[in-house]
Amino acid sequence: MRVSATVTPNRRIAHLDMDAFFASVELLRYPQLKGLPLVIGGGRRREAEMFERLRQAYPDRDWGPDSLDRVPVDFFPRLKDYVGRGVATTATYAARQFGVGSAMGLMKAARLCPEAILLPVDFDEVKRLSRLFKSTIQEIAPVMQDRGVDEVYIDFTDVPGGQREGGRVLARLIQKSIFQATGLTCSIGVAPNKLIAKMASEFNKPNGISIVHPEDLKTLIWPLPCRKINGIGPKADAKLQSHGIHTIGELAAREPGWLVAHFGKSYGAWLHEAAWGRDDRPVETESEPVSMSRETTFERDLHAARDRAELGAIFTRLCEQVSADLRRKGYAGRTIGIKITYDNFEKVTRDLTIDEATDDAVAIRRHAGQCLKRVDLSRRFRLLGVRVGKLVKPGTEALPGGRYSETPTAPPRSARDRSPDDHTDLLFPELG
Ligand code: DCP
Ligand code: MG
Repeated sequence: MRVSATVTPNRRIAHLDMDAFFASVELLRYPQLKGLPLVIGGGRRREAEMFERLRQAYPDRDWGPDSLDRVPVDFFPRLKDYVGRGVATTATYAARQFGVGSAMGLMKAARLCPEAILLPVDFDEVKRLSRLFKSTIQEIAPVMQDRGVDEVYIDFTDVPGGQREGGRVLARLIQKSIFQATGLTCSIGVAPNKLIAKMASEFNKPNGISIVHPEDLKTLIWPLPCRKINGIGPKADAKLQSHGIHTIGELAAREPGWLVAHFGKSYGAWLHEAAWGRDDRPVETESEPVSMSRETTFERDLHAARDRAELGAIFTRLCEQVSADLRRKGYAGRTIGIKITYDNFEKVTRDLTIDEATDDAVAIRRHAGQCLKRVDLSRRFRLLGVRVGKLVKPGTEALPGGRYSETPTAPPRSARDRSPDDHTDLLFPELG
């Protein structure tokens, strides 16, 4: 018999969170510390110092970045020797057994577990592994939403095999693939939506998988404290507690009208929906940006000559902001453009394309300045914008938009071409 009905698949959303992430990253470098209590926090990385001490203690051995896995365990700094006001960013599960956890003062942590090893975070390595585990997931399940350095949402609904055993089969494959690619473990919750999946990923930490179906709401979700709902913070929780609402089940039992009366129209309504496990937010994949821009509307209309200093400063700041945006996201661009809105709301844009992509504020300002030379600056304007397009991610092959077409660049006008109303020299004296 052949069944040919088109069945709408059940919505299956996963939340994946890396286990003791910053600490696990250090364990890759120092596998001899596996199973020991390890706390991440404190000062800067001092590897050079450690090598120096190692060379003194063991002069017959060759110490360097390749011999990190041979550093004797008793060589690592202990929590009990820590003096300062730093806090723990995270701790291995062995350290958590002593009650040590994120955001705890290190001196307090030292009282709970004095023998724990204390290491600083290596942000470069954390970022590298963060990118690596995420790209591993995307090769298997492309609809992924980045939620920060160590967690993502993944839409399993339409992934082949994503419905099998409620998502467990795919979750297992992802766990295994991440471990193969990085040596790190993670925990995954699969549920009908993001809200429940986020809670479920904590159920079997570390290295666990939890599957939640809609019918599990009463047994698995309602006994949990309200704080487990992502969106109920300490303040809202305290207020709920003051009304005798401690668990999600107790929250679900309240009349929506009562919640709206006490928590406001939108938050009150949301609390009710959340307690009933309802959430239809999509998993939002990040699309590559085509361009990045910054613009500003002035408090009053400005004139290139009469408001020269003010405009020059605004222009510089816009270029610096675009540059900072690009750098933060790891992009550089080949098209530099400007936008102006005149006092009568008429808009003009100009751009030019350069040979080599840049993220440098000074270079952006120089090229944007060339663009400004091609617009009428004798009129007052109300808005100025700077844009960088044709983005590339240096160091990767990801070039949004594919091949580049060459946009002819207007040659800079010579001094003789200038009209009496050309004020670009005043604004941008460095252009000459
Ligand atoms: N982190 C931080 N400051 C905090 C909490 C966390 O810098 N207050 C960092 C360190 C963590 C990473 O973010 O390793 C991820 O945070 P998680 O809350 O996911 O904690 P872990 O991954 O360390 O542990 P778990 O296994 O509970 O997810
Ligand atoms: Mg984590």
